[in-house]
Amino acid sequence: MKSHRLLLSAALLALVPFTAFADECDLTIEGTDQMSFSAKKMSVPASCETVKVTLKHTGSLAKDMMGHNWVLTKADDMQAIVKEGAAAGLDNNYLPEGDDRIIAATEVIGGGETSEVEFSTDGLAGEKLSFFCSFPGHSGMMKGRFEVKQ
Ligand code: CU1
Repeated sequence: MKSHRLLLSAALLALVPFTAFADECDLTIEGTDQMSFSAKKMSVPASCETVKVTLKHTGSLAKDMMGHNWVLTKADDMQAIVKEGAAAGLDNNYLPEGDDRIIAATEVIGGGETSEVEFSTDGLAGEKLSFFCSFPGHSGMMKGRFEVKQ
């Protein structure tokens, strides 16, 4: 009996990497109370027609103190969106409303919360893209490169 159980455990463990591979269009990133993201680089293959990004805030601070969102723009648009987003305020998730330069964005969330966004990869392959948090003062540390790999 014991060896059977061991075999079953080994089989379950072997499935884990497969699951991750099958979900290559489904990414998760964490934000912390230390004003950091869990990744500096994110990528998906161009075969993903749509991408889902889930942001989890693993800290405990409220969103008006240490709120985080996950925003995707072309790298060249990031600074302008950060600046205009700060002026837009928390009620607007620190983003200029209806701005075409924002490719995707979650809501601003606080500790223990989760937010997700889905977007099309159409036209994004090969572009220089940046992800960042637009909460005022955060994008210096909370940013990274996003790639749609051809
Ligand atoms: Cu943040």
